[in-house]
Amino acid sequence: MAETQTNGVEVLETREWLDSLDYVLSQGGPERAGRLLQQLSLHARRAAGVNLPFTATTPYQNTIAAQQQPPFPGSQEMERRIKSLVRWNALATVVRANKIQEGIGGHISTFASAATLYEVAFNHFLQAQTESGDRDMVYFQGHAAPGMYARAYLEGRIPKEKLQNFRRELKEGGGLSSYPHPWLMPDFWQFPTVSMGLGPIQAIYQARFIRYLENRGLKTATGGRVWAFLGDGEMDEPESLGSITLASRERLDNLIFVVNCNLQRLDGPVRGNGKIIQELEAIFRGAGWNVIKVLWGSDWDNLMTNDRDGILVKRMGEITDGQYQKYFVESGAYFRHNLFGSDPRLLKMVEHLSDEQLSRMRLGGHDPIKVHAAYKAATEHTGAPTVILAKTIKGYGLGEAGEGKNITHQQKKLNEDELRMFRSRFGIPIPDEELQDAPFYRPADDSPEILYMQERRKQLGGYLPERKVRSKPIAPVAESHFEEFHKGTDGREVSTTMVFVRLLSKLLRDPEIGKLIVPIIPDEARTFGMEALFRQVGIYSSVGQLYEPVDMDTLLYYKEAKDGQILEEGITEAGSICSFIAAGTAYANHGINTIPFFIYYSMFGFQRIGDFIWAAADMRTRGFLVGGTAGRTTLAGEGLQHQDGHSHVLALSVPNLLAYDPAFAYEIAVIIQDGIKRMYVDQESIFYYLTVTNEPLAMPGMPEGKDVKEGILKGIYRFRTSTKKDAKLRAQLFGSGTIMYEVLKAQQILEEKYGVAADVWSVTSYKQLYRDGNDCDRWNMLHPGETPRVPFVTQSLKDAPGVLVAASDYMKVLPESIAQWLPRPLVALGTDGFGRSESRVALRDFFEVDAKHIVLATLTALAREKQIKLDVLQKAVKDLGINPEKANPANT
Ligand SMILES: Cc1ncc(C[n+]2csc(CCOP(=O)(O)OP(=O)(O)O)c2C)c(N)n1
Ligand SMILES: [Mg+2]
Repeated sequence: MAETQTNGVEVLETREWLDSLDYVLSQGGPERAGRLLQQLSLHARRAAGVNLPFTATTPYQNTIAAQQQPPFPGSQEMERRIKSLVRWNALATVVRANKIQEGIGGHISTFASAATLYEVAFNHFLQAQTESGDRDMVYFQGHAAPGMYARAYLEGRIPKEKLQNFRRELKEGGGLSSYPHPWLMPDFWQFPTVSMGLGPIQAIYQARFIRYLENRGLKTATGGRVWAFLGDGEMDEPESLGSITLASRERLDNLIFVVNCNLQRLDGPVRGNGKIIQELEAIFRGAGWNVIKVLWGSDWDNLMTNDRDGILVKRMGEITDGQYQKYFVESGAYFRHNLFGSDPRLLKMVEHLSDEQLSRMRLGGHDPIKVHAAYKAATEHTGAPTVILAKTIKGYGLGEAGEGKNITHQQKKLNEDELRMFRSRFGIPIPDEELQDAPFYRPADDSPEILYMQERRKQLGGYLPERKVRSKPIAPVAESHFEEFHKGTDGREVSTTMVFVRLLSKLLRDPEIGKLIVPIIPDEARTFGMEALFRQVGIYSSVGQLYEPVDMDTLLYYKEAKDGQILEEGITEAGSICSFIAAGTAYANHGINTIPFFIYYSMFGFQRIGDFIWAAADMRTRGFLVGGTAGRTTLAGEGLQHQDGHSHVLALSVPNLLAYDPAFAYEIAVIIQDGIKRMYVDQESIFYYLTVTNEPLAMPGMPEGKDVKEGILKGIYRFRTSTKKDAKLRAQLFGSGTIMYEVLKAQQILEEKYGVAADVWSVTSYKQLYRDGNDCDRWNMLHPGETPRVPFVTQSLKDAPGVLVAASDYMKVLPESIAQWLPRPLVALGTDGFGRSESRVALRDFFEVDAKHIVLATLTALAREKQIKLDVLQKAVKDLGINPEKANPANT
């Protein structure tokens, strides 16, 4: 009895407070109300120690209340019809492709759930070109691609024949790639996004890079935005969320994430037992983002307004995503009973609605008015990035064929009944008898729908997606920057890293290209001796330097500046490569020829962020990846997780990447000079991987001969010829990187102790030789009877006598990859196995790549050829001090 009374008083009291708040709201607006609530909570805490429980989430309702919504600016009816047309053609694209070619695949349900999110954006927000010439960068969800193709078809940009060849790119006349691939559709797609998680983080760094360009005066700030359309399942990828604080820290209000929360991923619910939208809200709010939830459509407005005591919102917040998914497939009666049935007051709220009406209540992400309101608020928000969490149904409109079902992601075929239902639901004028083939449907050019959509795109500056190379080629870079390195160091010992840094700092001073260079470092500048650049060009910071750096009184202090040039990314190779990609594609996306140099621990490149490098290749990124502290035995001390002996093997896999393992200063100069020319003067879609090391060595001058430069670039040239022309025992030794110096030592030992005359070749790139060899073989196979092409490495060695031995700081498979094009068998030494914490001398002995092992390998090859006797070889093992019983480093 007493309890009810208290309850009664509480209810009354609550009502009074709510009424007061309503009054404040009506008089002072939401801002005043917000301030008042803050004061109340402060007061409660100060006066009586009332601690409000921490909550990172807001109630399970729309962030933007119905009364705050702006009016919808277009014709809703027309846009609904256009959306239906896009929906149909997207569906037909996949269904037809699978009718013609069983098992070709594709996705229907992703776009089906996201159609409204895209259509509102296309009709009202995504700017292909603003008046000031800027544009939005849009990361489309990869497996929503059929929707983008369908729209482009309606816009008249993609012919029916191509649409028909979805996923059949090798068909005559060409087809459409499964997912966004700029490599395959260079006029259409800008960003490959279907390796999930790569899109969101790239969007963040793209938005930041735009600010970088603006702050450095390379681009005028004209308000282009970055939009990323993402899946809710995709947000589980560590890359998706890993860098979101960068976006808020940098106050990137030019960035908008739209997460399509259809509550499902491929196998089933994203958070069956929880709520993905609330979880994401907490994460993004905690990170300082502006979060807009779009949960309920206009059908719910009245219920929400009448929910004075918040019981409905509370109940909605209790339901798990798995249960919501169940409502999508169940009847209105089930919905009423299960959700509203928990409280008679709730049941009363919906008593005026039939079961049919209840089951049709639309979600926010399917309601253009709600989506428009969210986008508008997002574009108007300042000071922080925005994430829109839109609740949708996966496979929306597919009905029995998959709407909201766990199997929907994999659905690519519809039977005639299902097609008929979809057709009728979206009002597509295709007669029953034609339905079987799932034909495309496009109204005439002068139909109201097509005219409307064209007009909208015209207003927004053109079509999207679209990729266009906007930059002009640069003028050739002055020869003088590179000449110094051709001379050698007169015995002074320098590492190739130092050489690279010196060259970089010279290029940074160049009046033409200096400003275009973007040095990118994940917190390793000091490791690479790059700290002088801190002062020379400054570290980029969007706010300048708000503190007095501790090392202010030193020459090379840590200088942050708004127009700083270095992107000092902190410990994030993933973030750094995203900057590299943004800078390396700016020639197309922004019309600016920025030249990125991303320098990092070589071990943390291909094997850690290989998928990004693959995406960079797809995007036709230009620039230089520089793997520092490279070489399994050259990086002393650091041990197993740092010593890289395989990045060059992994680099073999990237088709448009040129990979070099230079030994000498002049090689680096020649390679970088040619790289800049090929990428930025000749505009080739290639990029570079260069390993540099930290072992100080005397750099020789470039040998005479006009074919040296050609050899450096093509992968091999003779560095030193033996003076003993008349020796009987002959060998050709290949060296790369710092192991070249072991090879040179071996040459001397062989000559002095064993009477073997050896020439030394510098192999700058096994990859180049491997590709050339394959290319020739292929051509020869396809052209029997014609004069065969001879691989460069074969030509180079045609008059070189003797046994062949290669040594590098990488796995043996690297030199072995070219063995088939050599005139005689190759003996390869390399660094297969796990690294060790040790000195260089000990490591080279352990991995058997030092001078003595090169000598032994050469003598072994000579013995095999019966040119020296077995006892000479046996004695050599002893004399060289090699323990024949030592463990095999490859598996130790
Ligand atoms: C890195 C990666 N792993 C797995 C996949 C395979 N895959 C494609 S779509 C998908 C489910 C996507 O779910 P969600 O992000 O929620 O997108 P939805 O289709 O629901 O909009 C998966 C696992 C992929 N494309 N990339
Ligand atoms: Mg999903």
